[in-house]
Amino acid sequence: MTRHARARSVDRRTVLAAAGAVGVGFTGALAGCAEGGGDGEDGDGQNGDAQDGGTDGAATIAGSDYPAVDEWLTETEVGGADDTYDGSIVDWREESEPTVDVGAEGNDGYYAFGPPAIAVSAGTEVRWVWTGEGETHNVKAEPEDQIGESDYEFSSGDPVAEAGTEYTYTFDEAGLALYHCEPHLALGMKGAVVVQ
Ligand SMILES: [Cu+2]
Repeated sequence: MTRHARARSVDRRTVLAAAGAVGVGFTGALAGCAEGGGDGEDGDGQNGDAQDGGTDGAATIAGSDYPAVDEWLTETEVGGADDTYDGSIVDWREESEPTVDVGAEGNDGYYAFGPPAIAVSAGTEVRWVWTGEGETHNVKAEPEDQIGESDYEFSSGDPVAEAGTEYTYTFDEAGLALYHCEPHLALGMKGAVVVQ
């Protein structure tokens, strides 16, 4: 009887702790909604803090809203799973100069895109900048050889290693781009761009 009561008490604490965690996540989601409010059509607001300090505090969109993104970054049918992908897409729909690191830390080295999944508004130029870590990389969207549907095809060319190397691509239409780094596809160096 006593043991039973104690077990119940522990269960209750566990449940409360879990509820607290959910509450925090929910608050974050609400903040994300607030930030994404106002339609995002006017495009005047710049999410400056997201650009300076990485993605901490940036609003996110649930990857589950875009199953093709989830699948590409987590499945291993083509290439490895990206261990830096946490199931969220960084919401840069109001960011005028979204920048992705090429050779970010992850996948047992510097074999990741940082952040791996972003959302931008149609008409936005996305910039990939090489960190110089993790040997040679490239940025390649090759729909025929990927999992799921991708609306964009592009390539930065042959893999290079030099820090500061840049590649840009302008996403004119709403859709989805799934991409990877050729030398490190097997390690999970994959990325996705949701264009809205
Ligand atoms: Cu690479």
